[in-house]
Amino acid sequence: MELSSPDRAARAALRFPLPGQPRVLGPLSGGLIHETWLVEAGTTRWVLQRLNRNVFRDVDAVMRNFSAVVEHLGRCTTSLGLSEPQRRALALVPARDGRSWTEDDAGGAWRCTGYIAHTETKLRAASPADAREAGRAFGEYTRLMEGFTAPLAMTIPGFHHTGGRLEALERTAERDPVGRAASVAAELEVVDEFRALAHVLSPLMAAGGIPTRPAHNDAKIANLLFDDTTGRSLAVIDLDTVMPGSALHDVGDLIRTTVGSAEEDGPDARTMQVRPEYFAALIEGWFAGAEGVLTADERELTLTAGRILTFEQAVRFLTDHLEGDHYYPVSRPDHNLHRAQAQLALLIDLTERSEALEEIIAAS
Ligand code: GN1
Ligand code: MG
Repeated sequence: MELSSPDRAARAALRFPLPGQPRVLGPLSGGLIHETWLVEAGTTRWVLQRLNRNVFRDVDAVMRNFSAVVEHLGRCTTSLGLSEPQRRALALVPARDGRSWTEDDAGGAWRCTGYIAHTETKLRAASPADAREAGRAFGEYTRLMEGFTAPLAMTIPGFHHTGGRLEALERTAERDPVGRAASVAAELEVVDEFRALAHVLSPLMAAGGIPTRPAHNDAKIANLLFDDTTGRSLAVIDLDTVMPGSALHDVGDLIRTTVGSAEEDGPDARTMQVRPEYFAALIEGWFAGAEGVLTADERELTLTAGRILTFEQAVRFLTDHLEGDHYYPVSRPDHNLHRAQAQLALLIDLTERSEALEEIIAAS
């Protein structure tokens, strides 16, 4: 999706009943799928997003899910008496026509939420404390969502169907639409070595071996808002993939995004390694946040889930590289390949250290 001009964002902002003339302060970075802008109107700031309609085909369904989840989390915050409830939940600003989102002349789908002041997002954990807090926040999300009963639309069918993701990669490698398959033979071989990981979670869920939950499905540290003075996570954001899923998808994504030594796409990505002290902190936070909710099997499969989600993300990045970079935005040659290589390096290290990491889990 091409970045809109600030002018287009400013025109979109006019479609919402903000107090006074909105000013676009600039893009908010971090997400790969939507486009996000910080807007000021009067003395208050707002977040304006253009949703990626190639990825999310049914915007109404996305927004129904979004509203139901935000309402539920807001109710939990109030009934549990958590501090600063107004800073813990995203507040949707309906468009002037009363709808939850609005369409611009070029077909862009825009929504607006309140900006929670004095918060920051983190692309990766900079300390074990960050990892612990990320685990705690998503664990708490899992716990609070136990009481969520509203129906949820499947906004992206097969999102964490790892087997389907692997098949897609293999089909694309076969078709080789942009002639890159030969140059990634080594990566395809590593993927093949780990292919058993593609057939663990979906069959288990289908057989009822692990509970289906209203999972977040994109539980990366970048999808949390942290208080910029206390370092506590206040709110879970990016709720567009909340769908029936598994807590293991969420803890798996947390492992994938917090314990690695390198950024998802940084220059040193191929040397990506596990940071065991971050892993220990993450697991401690996750089990504490989700206390009383996880089944024995869900606890047992924690590390396996981390390996599966890392594998799945490698497969998705590699598929997009072979497709010619249509899904994830790229800003340099082989960007998606480097992302895939980083995930594979992490997967290999998670696997090599399995014994030590399983001990950490057993001791938590
Ligand atoms: C995307 O939009 P963002 O950056 O929060 C993607 C996730 C991937 C992630 C990789 C809808 O999330 O599934 O894990 O990039 N979201 C979608 O960083 O595909
Ligand atoms: Mg995001």
